[in-house]
Amino acid sequence: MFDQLSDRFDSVLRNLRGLGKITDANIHQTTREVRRVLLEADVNFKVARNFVKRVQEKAQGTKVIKSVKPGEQFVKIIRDEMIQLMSAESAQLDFSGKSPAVILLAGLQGSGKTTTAAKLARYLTTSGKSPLLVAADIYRPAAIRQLQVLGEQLSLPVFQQDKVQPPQICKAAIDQARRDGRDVVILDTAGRLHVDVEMMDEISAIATVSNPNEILFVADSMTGQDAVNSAVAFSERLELTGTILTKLDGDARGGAAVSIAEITGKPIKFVGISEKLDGLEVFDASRIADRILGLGDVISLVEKAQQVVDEKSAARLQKKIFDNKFDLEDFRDQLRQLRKMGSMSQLFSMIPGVNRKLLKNLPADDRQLIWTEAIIDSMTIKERANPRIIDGRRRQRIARGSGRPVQEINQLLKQFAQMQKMMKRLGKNAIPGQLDLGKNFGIK
Ligand SMILES: Nc1nc2c(ncn2[C@@H]2O[C@H](COP(=O)(O)OP(=O)(O)OP(=O)(O)O)[C@@H](O)[C@H]2O)c(=O)[nH]1
Ligand SMILES: [Mg+2]
Repeated sequence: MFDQLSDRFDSVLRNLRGLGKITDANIHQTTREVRRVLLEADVNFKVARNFVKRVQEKAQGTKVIKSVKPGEQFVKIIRDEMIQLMSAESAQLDFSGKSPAVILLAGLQGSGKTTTAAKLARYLTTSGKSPLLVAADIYRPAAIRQLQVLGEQLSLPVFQQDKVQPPQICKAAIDQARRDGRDVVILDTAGRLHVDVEMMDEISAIATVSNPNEILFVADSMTGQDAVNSAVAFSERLELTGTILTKLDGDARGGAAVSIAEITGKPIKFVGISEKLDGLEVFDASRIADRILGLGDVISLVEKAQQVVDEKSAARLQKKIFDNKFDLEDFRDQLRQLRKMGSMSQLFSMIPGVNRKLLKNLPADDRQLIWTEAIIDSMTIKERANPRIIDGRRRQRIARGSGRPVQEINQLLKQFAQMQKMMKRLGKNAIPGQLDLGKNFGIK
């Protein structure tokens, strides 16, 4: 996610950090580069233009301030603006007023509405809500079935009615929820390939009868500016309260994420990060900004760990990382947990400063993880604690023991060495929960 943006920013920011002084010339050059990076990542041109203008003004403003690290200050300006750009007003869901609260999902075909409806339902149950899912997409029989299957997985009811129009289904569903004491109703609606009058009329009618607390536009981040344009079209007909950006785990260029809040004036509330039902995160602009700017996201990493391992071992893992005592033994123990958390590259991409080229070669599928475990299993305890002693002969032995080619062992050791180096840097510069530029780059 955001690979392209981060790759490009990486070099812009690297050049910046070396700056001895902020001058008109380097403000000009840097902001021009920043603009190019944004446009290449499919950021809306107006958004890019305004962004650069704001960065320029702020940089001009700090020019006169004597600073030990002007380059870092510039980086901070870019980061602050990036966060500003992606956050609009409050991103909380609004459950005030009537019960049940109603959430209406709208969006184009295949944007992820049905999946997101189920993910949201799951998310809400974790905070004690009891949602009712509503199949208001009656045009494809498979659409109803799809939601029912997801509902079964979550042990949640799915409301459905034959031979009834979507607005009436939604109305009936809300009545049903009230009778059953369900406090949130999530309406999954039909999408179309393009914005068309019929769809807009229908969704408007649904909005009128269901009077939703939230009308969330579900946007496929992979579609870039198309997602932004259709968000605008929807917001002209509906009182959108926010956006959910799906498929951020794909190789989206990031343009949609960076443009959509600014263009619609509505906050991004959630992001979809996998096909699975737990693949939904509350949107956090500063985290995404850090990812885009290549500053990683240690907080997410630690939180992810806490979801699947108990808190004690998460704290232990955290401490090991920050004490720079994380060895191959821990690595293997974590692999099993990691498999529950998502792909390796997804996890490593959250660590600040991870070499992206290396990341691309990381084993990403579960089979590879099992092989990696087998390789570590074939090492002695000593080797796991101190991989540097693993010479050519040992590598041959490990290869035989694990049934994996020597290159794979070489690769693992290389990756692990790189990881340790990063963790070492991390340990020195940051403490979890306080990852900020100040700590990492000495900005006051
Ligand atoms: N990788 C990934 N896939 C996603 C995400 N969200 C949805 N998908 C996938 O995108 C595809 C379309 O999702 P749906 O939920 O069916 O989309 P929809 O908007 O309901 O589509 P229609 O009902 O046809 O309008 C499915 O294969 C989903 O698994 C996500 O965050 N990440
Ligand atoms: Mg659907």
